[in-house]
Amino acid sequence: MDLNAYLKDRKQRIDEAIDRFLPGDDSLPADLFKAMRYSLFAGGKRIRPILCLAAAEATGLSDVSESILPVACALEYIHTYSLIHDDLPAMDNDDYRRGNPTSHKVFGEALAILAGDALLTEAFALMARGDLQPEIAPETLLKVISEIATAAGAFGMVGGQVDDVKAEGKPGNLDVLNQIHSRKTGAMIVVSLRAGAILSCASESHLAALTDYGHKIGLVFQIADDILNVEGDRHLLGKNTGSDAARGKMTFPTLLGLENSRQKACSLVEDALGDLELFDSRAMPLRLLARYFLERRF
Ligand code: GRG
Repeated sequence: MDLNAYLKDRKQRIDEAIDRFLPGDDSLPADLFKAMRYSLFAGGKRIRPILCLAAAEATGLSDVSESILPVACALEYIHTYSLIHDDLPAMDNDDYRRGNPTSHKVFGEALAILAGDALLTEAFALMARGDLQPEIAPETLLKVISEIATAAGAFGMVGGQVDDVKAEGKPGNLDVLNQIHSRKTGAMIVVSLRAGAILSCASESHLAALTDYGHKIGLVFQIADDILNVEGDRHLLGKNTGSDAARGKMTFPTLLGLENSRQKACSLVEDALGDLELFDSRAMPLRLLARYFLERRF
């Protein structure tokens, strides 16, 4: 299976769906919709929606179902909001993301904050649109929406981000770091997989296996991110490297060193592949994605 072709195809379908679901930038207030579109179409890899679709595929859905696209796209809205807010002067104060000026650099801080707020809110409005997902039972949709709210909120991504900000410049340890990342980055990755599986009515054993797989690849994703911040190619990344060290951030390379971080990520990938043993060939994209997370260059 050609993973690059798969990723390209899925990204294209997600881009097309987001374009359909999001009001055009001629909607009012025009600046707000422009800012929302600017960040949504600024070159994201669409990892979370792709995981959602791949989990649905692995647990029974034969192809990209129209009914699953609202939830998949909503995951990208939430991810995009988190990046806009993460780049703000009050947080990471980044001027560039994916090679483009960050939202607050283009639209100003107030509008960037509001574009993030609107994306988060519109994500839930989109997921609640039963008319776009007629084949999905309302209680199934409610379960997915509730899980995504928990993963994105105080017990998940936002809580992890708070602890991450608080940990800056302080000595840390591996337990604290794992705790931060399982919420800051991991929770949205795990829930993306779970959402796809729940929407395709997966069995409990498949759901549990995907959850375990998600925790591991979430950590791999973060370790890879930390390593890229040290030795990545800034042209490929579209932003400067070395920012973690400059801010005194606790990362896997600072605690373990680069080589041990790489080894930890490799062994997590092997374990994650073990979690997929009960799946058939329809889980091939998820198997290849685990390695892709380890080897990604941007
Ligand atoms: C501001 C509430 C709030 C949360 C921010 C996710 C997050 C929390 C901050 C992002 C900081 C960061 C660089 C985390 C490392 C992992 C990560 C989420 C990388 C970016 O995700 P990709 O690679 O992004 O999927 P693309 O550009 O492909 O969309």
